[in-house]
Amino acid sequence: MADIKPQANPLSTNPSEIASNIKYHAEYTPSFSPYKFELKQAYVATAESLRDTLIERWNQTYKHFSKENAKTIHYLSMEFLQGRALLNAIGNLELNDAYSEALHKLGYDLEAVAEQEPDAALGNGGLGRLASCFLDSLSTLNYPAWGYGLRYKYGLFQQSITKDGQKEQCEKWLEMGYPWEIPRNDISYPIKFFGQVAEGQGGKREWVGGENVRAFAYDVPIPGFRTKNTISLRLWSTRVAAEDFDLAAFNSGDYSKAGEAHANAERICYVLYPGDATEEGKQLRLKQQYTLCSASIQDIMARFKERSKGALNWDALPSKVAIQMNDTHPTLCVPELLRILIDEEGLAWDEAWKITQATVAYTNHTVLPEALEKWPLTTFQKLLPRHVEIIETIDEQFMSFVAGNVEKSELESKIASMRILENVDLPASIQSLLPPKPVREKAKKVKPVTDAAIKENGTKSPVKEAAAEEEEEEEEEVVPPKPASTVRMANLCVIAGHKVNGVAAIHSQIVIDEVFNDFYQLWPEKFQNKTNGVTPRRWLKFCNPELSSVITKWLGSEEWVLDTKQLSGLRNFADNKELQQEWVNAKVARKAKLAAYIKSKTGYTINPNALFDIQVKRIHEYKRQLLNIMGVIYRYKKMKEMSEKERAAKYVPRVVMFGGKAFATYWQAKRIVKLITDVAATVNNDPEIGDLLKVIMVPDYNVSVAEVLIPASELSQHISTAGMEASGTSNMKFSMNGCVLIGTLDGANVEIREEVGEDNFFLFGAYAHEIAGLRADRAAGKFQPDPRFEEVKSFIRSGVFGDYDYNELLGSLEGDSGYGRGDYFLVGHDFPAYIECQDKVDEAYRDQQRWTRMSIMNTAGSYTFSSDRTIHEYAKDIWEITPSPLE
Ligand code: HBZ
Repeated sequence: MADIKPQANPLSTNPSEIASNIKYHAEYTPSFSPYKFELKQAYVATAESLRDTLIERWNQTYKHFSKENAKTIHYLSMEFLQGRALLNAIGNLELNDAYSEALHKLGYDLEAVAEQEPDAALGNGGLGRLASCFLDSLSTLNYPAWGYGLRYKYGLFQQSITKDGQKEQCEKWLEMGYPWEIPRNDISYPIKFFGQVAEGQGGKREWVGGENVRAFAYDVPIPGFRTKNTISLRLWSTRVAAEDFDLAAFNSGDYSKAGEAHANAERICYVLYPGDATEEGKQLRLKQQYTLCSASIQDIMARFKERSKGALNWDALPSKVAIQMNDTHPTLCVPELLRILIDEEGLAWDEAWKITQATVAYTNHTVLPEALEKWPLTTFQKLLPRHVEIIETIDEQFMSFVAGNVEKSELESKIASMRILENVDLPASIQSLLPPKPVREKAKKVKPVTDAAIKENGTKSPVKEAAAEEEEEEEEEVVPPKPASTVRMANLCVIAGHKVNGVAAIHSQIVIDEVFNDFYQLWPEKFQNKTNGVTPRRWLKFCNPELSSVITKWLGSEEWVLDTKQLSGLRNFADNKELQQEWVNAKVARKAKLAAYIKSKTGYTINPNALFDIQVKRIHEYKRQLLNIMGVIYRYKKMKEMSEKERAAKYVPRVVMFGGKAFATYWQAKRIVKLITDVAATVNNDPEIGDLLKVIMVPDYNVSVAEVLIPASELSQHISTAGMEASGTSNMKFSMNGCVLIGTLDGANVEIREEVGEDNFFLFGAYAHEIAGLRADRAAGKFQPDPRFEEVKSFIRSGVFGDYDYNELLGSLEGDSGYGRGDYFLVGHDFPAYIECQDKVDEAYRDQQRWTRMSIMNTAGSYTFSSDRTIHEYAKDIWEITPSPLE
C-alpha cells in the first residue's frame, strides 16, 4: 500500500494505475480528512475513480446524440429506485477484476467497500424500480434517452422491526455526499407557483405574481453493459435564486421572513410522497409534480431549440422528442408543454395541442380506484391558475369530441365518466348538446342540505335526518351537498397521450375492458400492452455470480446477458444430472450467504437446508401478506397438534421470509407487519417446532436486500387477489434466479406460468373474471368460510401470539364487522386453495431432483422478462426511436 502514489489516471483499466487514481481522489478531491483512508473513504474514492470513466463516456455519448440529432426518449418518473451503483458500474464496465486487484493493493476488499454505499432509494416500489431497470436497458441498447426525476433529500424511510411492528426513521443517503452525481450548476430553470392570470396584449394570457423557485440539475450517469454509451438520470433539486432572496428583510433583522422563501423552496424536494391528508400536504405534492414536469419540459425544449440551430420549427418536436409519463404523477407535463408553446412561443391552440399529443404517452400501473390520482380543483386553482385554464379548455374540447362520437342518449353518462374535471358544471356549449331532461310529474320543493345543517346535526347523518323529515312532509326532496370538484389526472393522461399502455397482458386487458373502457371505445388504437421486464445484469449476472457461471458454462457463452432468449436453451439440460448438481451447489452457496445475513440482521439462526420461502414487496392488503401469514399460522397449529414423527413426515423444514415496507399511515398494513413479528416471536422460540418452521421479517427491505434474498430463494409468493396486481416485477427476478413461484393468475404471473410451464408453477385461487361475482356473493351473505380459515382467526384471537388486539385486522376479513370492506381482497375465499397448494409445495420439495428441474425450467422460461425486450417494444411501438451507439 505504501508504494502506491496518488496520481490521476482517469481512464486507466490497469489495476496499479486504478489504485493510484483511487489514492489521488482520496487526497486531491477529498470529501474526508486526508489523514484517514478507511472503508468509507475507500468507497467514496473508488466511486470517484469510476466516475472519471463515466463522465468521459457520458460526455461523448451526449455529444454524439447531439451530432446525430436523433429522436430521444425522455422518461419522466417521480420515482427511481436505483439501489447501489458501485458494483453495477464496475460490472457494466467489465472492470471487476481490475478494481478488485486495485483495492487489494490498497488493502481493501471490493465487496466490503461496496457494502459502504447507501441505497439511493428515491422510490417506494415496483414503479420506481421499473424506471431504474429501464434506464439500464436504454443505456445498454444505445437508445438516445434521458431519465428525469426529483433529487429527494431523504430517500424512502428506513424501517426497523421492533416488538411493536414497523418503526420508521429518516433515511440519509446524501449525508456523506453522493459521489455518483454531477451537480450542473449551470443548468437551472425557474418554477412558478400561485399568482394570477392576466390578459396581456392581443388577449395573450400572462401568468404573473406568485412565488418563484429554481430547479437545479444533478446528473447521475447510467452506464450501459458492454457499450460505451452512458446516459443520464437528471434529478432536480429546488432552491431560491439569489435574486429572490429578501435582503431587505434579512438586514432589518427579520430572519424568519428572509428564510421563509428558502424553506419553502427546499421543502419541495425533502421527501417522496409527503403526507397529503392536509391542504398543505396536497399543495406540496402538486408542487413536486409540477417541479418535475416544468423543469424537465423547459430542459427538453431548450435542447430542441439549441439543436434547431436558428431554424426553429415546433411542429418537428414530435419527430425529435418522445416523453413517457410513468403513471399519472408527471401528468402536468401536458398543460406545461401547452402553456410554454402557447404563452411563450406564441403558437395557436390547435397546433400546440397537436404537438403535445404526438409527444406524450402514458403508462398505467394500477387498477385500484383509490390509487388513480385526483386533486381538488381548488388546490389546483390556487397553485397553478394558468394550468387550470388550459385543462378547462382540453376538457371542453374533449367533451365536444365525445358529443360527435357517441349516441346522444349516452352522452351525459359518457361525459361524466370520461371528462377531466369531476363535479364541475358543464359549460353552456356542452349543456346545449345534451338531450332535454324528462319533465317531472310533480315539481318538488327542494330543501338543500347546507354546511350549517351538517354542523347542527353534529354526528347524526344529515341525510338520514333530512329523509325522516321528508317522510313527514312529502313535498320536500333532499339534495346532498355538492361533492368537491376534482381534476382526474388519469383522464387527462388518456386524452392527451398518443398511446396508453398497461404493464402485463392481463392488466392491459383490464385497462381496456374496465378502467378506461369508454376511452377505448373512442380510440382503440391508443391502447397497448408492454409487459414489464427487469435487467438481467443487476438481477442475475451481478447479484448471482454463482448461478451465472453455471448458466454461462452450459450455454457455452455469456451472450445470454444481452440476449436472454438464449436462457431458454437451458431447457435442453433440465434433466442433466451434472447440471442439476452444479445448479444445486450455486443455490446452496447463496442460501448460506442469506442465512448469515439473516443472523446479522435479526439474530435468528436459520437452517440452510430448509426450503427458503420468500415474499417481498410493499405491504398492502391486495398483495395479501395476510394470506401468507395465516397459512403459516395454520401450518404451525397443525404441527402442534401432531406427534414429532407425524410432523416430520408431513412437512419439509421451511423458513418463511417476509420483507417490505408499509406506508407510514397505512394502519392495516402496519398491523400485518405486527402480526408477522408476533408469529415469528412465538414460532421461532418454540422448541417443539425447532428447524421445521421459522418465520423471519427481514428489516428494511430495499434493492440491496433484494439482491441478497432473491438469489437464495427457492419458493416465492405472488399471491395478490386476481386482477389487482398490475404486473409485479419481483416475480420475474425470482423466476430468473431459479425460484419456483406460488401465485394467483394475476399480473405477469400469467405470462411467467405460460413460459416456465404449468408443472413448474404452483397456481391457486380465484380468477380475475370471478372476483366481482365473489364480492357480490359475499355482500349478499352467501359466503360460507372454510372451517380452517375460522380456526386460524380463533387461534390468533386466543392470544397464542401475544395480547395485541387483532380485532381491527381480522375484522377486515369479515362481512359485517364494520372494520373493513368485508374481505374485499377475498383472503377467506382463497385460503383453502392456498393451504392445499402449499401442501403440494412440500410434496414437490421432498423430491429434490424434481425441484431442481422446476428451478432450471424457471430460469429457462424467464428469458422474455428482460427489460431489454420491454424497451425494444416501447422504442418501436410507442417512442419510434432507434439505437445510436458511440463509434
Ligand atoms: O408498478 C407497481 C405495480 O403495483 C406493480 O404491479 C407493477 O409491476 C409496477 C411496475 O409496473 N405500482 C407501483 O409501484 N405504484 C406505486 O408505488 C404508486 C405510488 C404512488 C401512487 C400510486 C402508486 O400515488
